Amino acid sequence: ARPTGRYLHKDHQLWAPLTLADFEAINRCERSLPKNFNFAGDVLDQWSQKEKTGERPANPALWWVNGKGAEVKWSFEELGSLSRKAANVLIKPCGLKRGDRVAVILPRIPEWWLINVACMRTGLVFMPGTTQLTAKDILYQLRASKAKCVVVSEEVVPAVESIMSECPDLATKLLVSPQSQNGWLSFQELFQSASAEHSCVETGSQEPMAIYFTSGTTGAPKMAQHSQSSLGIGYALYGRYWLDLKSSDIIWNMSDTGWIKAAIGSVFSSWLQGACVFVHRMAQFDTDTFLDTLTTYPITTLCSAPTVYRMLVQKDLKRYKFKKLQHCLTGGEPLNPEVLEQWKAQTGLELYEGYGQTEVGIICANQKGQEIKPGSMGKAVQPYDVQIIDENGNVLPPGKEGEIALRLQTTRPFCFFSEYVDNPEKTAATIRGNFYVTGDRGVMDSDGYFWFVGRADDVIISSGYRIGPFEVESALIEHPAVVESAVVSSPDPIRGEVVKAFVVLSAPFKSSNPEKLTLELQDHVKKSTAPYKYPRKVEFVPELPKTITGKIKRNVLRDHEWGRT
Ligand code: BCO
Repeated sequence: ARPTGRYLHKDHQLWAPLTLADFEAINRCERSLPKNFNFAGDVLDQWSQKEKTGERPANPALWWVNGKGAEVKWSFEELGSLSRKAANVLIKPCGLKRGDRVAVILPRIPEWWLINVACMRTGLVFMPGTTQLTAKDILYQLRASKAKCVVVSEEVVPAVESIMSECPDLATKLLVSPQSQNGWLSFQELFQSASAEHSCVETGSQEPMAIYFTSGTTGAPKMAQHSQSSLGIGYALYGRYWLDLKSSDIIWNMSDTGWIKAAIGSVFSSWLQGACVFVHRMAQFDTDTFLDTLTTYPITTLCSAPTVYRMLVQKDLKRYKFKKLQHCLTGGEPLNPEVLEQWKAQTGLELYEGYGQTEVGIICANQKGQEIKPGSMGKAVQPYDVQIIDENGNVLPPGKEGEIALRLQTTRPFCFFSEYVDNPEKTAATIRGNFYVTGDRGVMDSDGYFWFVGRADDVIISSGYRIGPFEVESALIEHPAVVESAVVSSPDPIRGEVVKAFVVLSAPFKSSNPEKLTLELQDHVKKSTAPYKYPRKVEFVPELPKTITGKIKRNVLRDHEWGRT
């Protein structure tokens, strides 16, 4: 049997721990991936050993607070034994087997981290979802993924109950709540009696580890699948390159549990470096609570969407004395130079932007030690060769606008997503010649800095969320007032851009009060699909611009919104 926290070294003779140098060499393609890799066994359990030998400062691995007095602090050792118990819950009473897909729709509670690590230990495929998902979204995700198990908190139970009869593959429903519920297995009860003895499975490096649902211009969200090594080695290294973490650091990454940014900032990148992951379970985002948290806890590193910083710089930040904050990062949407400058002027701290995607991770970033050019998203991040290309896949010279693309090596970079599950056409559509195309337009300057211009398609990036117009239009058309609609991005000083719907009304609603009808439609969308997608702006129009074949010209409406001709 393989000793915990070790893997078979290249020379096949000795068991050796995977060192950071190994990670980097793999990333630079100077050595091949190990045949087997498991982040829980090969990284987390190593930190647990280091705690015992005093090679890591006395810093929790996870520090969770809820702002109402509750607090959880786990060392790597505790995280190890608790996640082994959680692994036994998933395997035994839940009856799950390696490779099964598990939909995990939980708010920021400690159990999310336990179940995440338990999935690593057991080789289950972790599929996180935001708690903003509605019954319709959950139905789609469970059916598309053929998930065997859904893990939720009590607020998500009614949505799952309403659709579970339509999910033939769903065998187990696990509830994380102090209260039990008929028809649901209770995580808390099973966890109490579960054994802490569990041997981490030897997952293959390329074995599926996680699936993220990601929106595009057309159709329902795609399932971007990641392997054990793409997240556990590739994405984990951002802890070194971009987040610049040490084991004495405490990082607060604000992202919701449903997004890849939570995997980067609150799991892989932070724990690769042995840093402490700080979590504040805020029921609702609130700038005062946010700032109080930074003044109360010794957080050294902060990572948040630009929208959060835009909201924060509205406050008088000089009034706050942050306890230990020294490194601030941002990503998920473009950061405007004014906010970077205001943040620096008020706090004395730089703001390091990272630009990336669920599918391929961080592509460019402003990293410590590099000059920051305000408005730029920095330089290419290892191991990517980032270029600006034209529609034929030709590399464009500095200063020319084109599509941001990643040059492919002889093999697909191991840190890439493996595929869009069951969607070979969309997987293939990401490749143009020798490049992976991001769908984002940008410019590179002669110093190698990248500047974001906008999406090449109709996807809307609002408050760090990637929103597919089709999903919002599909929700709107369910309302009897809507004959048809076109959904585009519209500029917004706080959220960067927001969702705007142009709506053609049906005859009975043409004389309705526009303000009341706007609220009704917004409320309808919030109930139909995840509320973050709702159109914050609505305009009623007699007709929509269309091509001669009848296709709605979203670009005309978008250009009008952004004042472009
Ligand atoms: O603003 P409103 O109040 O009108 O609407 C809000 C909520 O109130 C509402 N809502 C939420 N749950 C609801 C509900 N309405 C009805 N029923 C419910 N159950 O829906 C709207 C949601 O908007 P929000 O999520 O933007 O809320 P909020 O409070 O304004 O939060 C602001 C941010 C900035 C904290 C939030 O937008 C945020 O967390 N943004 C970051 C997203 C993110 O992490 N993106 C990263 C993705 S990964 C990536 O980019 C790859 C990089 C490698």
